[in-house]
Amino acid sequence: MSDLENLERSLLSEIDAADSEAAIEAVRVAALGKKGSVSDLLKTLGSMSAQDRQTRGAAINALKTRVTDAILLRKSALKDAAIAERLQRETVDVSLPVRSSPAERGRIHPITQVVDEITAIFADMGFSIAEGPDIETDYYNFTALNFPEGHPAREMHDTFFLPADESGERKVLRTHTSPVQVRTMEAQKPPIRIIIPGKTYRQDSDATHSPMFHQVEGLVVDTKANVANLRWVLEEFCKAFFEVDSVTMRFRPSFFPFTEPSFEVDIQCDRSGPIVKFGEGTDWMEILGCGMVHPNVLRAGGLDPDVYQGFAWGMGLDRIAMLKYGMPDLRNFFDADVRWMTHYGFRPLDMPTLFGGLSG
Ligand code: 2U9
Repeated sequence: MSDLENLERSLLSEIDAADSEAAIEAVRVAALGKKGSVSDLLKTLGSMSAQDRQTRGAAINALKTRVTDAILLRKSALKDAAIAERLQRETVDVSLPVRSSPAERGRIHPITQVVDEITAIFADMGFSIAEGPDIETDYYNFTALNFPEGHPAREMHDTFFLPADESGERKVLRTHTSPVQVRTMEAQKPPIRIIIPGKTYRQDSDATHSPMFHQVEGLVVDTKANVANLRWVLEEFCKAFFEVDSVTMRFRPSFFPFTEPSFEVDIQCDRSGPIVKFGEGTDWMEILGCGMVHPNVLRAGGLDPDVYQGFAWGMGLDRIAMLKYGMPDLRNFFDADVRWMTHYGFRPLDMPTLFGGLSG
């Protein structure tokens, strides 16, 4: 057998044995590459006589063509096999249920949901949202709100005090969102209609109290604001928030340094079943405090109490969220427990609106 026949036989058997696209490529390079066995043979033609070159050259080129064809054929067969194997491996079971998207799986925290619901209700009545700092001066948290120096009410708030700064001033973590109303009165002329949802802080911790909790307060200031307006706003709010057609509310006289007169407000409810029902029943539940803004507080906000009057109210967001959605323990709100969130959380795309429904 000639050397060419030997080479061709051995190359064809290597091509036959190649079992992957990488292996056949390696055979191609070893035979037809620059330094390949067939290319080496072609290089020998240069030193031959013209006659030898004619016969030997034709034989080598014929071998090269057959080897090239065999490689291409094997390559294409291996490629088809690889595709078939992948198709086999990557089959899709179209009968499986579609996996929900991350946006569907995430949940909105009940506090965020309740803030969004309250915002939707008051925005519809023409209120804006106001915000302020969590770390406040003693002045905005107490003095401007008519808490006299050394008054026991300052201690009743179980205030968190920060260490004194260079000037000896001790800032506080705000015990209510009321400083935001004072800042708003200083910054903007009446008419003022704002609600202030936000974090507040007091040294207290049990099933219904957390050292960080949430309040929403409201303030209306103009030249005619009165208790009847206050009652109407709060009744409209309660009907919309508890999603009932009518509510009965009871205003009891109370005391807050920043309002005069002041009231605590109860809402009629039915507590006989496992969940509290509003708008019916024979029980009462306290849900908020309110009153007409004290003249001293209007003055602190830069407003003349002989010209302007206002009403304000405040409620615990966590408390009304627990009431509306039947959550028994406040501490769960701050546990970041995914199982609790899956149970009590809200779907992110179900935005609360008055026309589409507040709680879906
Ligand atoms: C200004 C003037 C008046 C806000 C008010 C209450 C009554 C009230 C409590 C309810 C439950 C706080 O979270 S809670 O403990 N709040 O009862 N808040 S009137 O009155 C203001 C606020 C700011 C300038």
